[in-house]
Amino acid sequence: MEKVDHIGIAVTNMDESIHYYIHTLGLKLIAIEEVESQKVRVAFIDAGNIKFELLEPIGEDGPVSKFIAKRGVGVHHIAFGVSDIRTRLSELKEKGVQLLQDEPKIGAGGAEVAFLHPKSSYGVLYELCQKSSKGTQ
Ligand code: CMX
Repeated sequence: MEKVDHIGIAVTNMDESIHYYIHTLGLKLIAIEEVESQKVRVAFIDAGNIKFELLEPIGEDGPVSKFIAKRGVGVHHIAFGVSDIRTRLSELKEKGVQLLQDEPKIGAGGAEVAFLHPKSSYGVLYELCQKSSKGTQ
């Protein structure tokens, strides 16, 4: 892995959460968008050396909605930034890591993303994330 790109944080009220990060903690809002494929509205917050990705569920059957119902709000995943996501995924698969998808999907900011199952990563949901050259984040 090359670096940690962002930390995903599950929230139930995006507006209140943004207010906390911007006005209370003094960080900067980068962008807000809906990622329909993941059933979330996301807000990226600039935290200097890293970003926070606030994740508010859209509807009740997406992964973040299920996560909040089971575990409550808070840290949801950690995303590694990579420059060749397909190679990284096949290397991890060869090493026995359980991938949640063999082929990356398009996520926030147009990035290609894929997830590793928390059961094979000692309880942490990891994302691999390859930025799009046209992306906003
Ligand atoms: N972090 C750590 N563990 C998690 C987890 C998370 N975020 N989400 C679920 N788990 C745990 C569950 O608690 C459960 O553990 P136990 O068996 O000990 O109870 C285990 O993983 C399996 O959970 P599950 O209920 O059987 O399966 P789910 O239907 O909840 O699916 C997962 C879990 C990870 C496969 C699913 O959430 C997924 O596919 N995630 C990837 C996509 C995603 O999270 N998208 C949202 C982010 C989008 C973005 O970044 O833009």
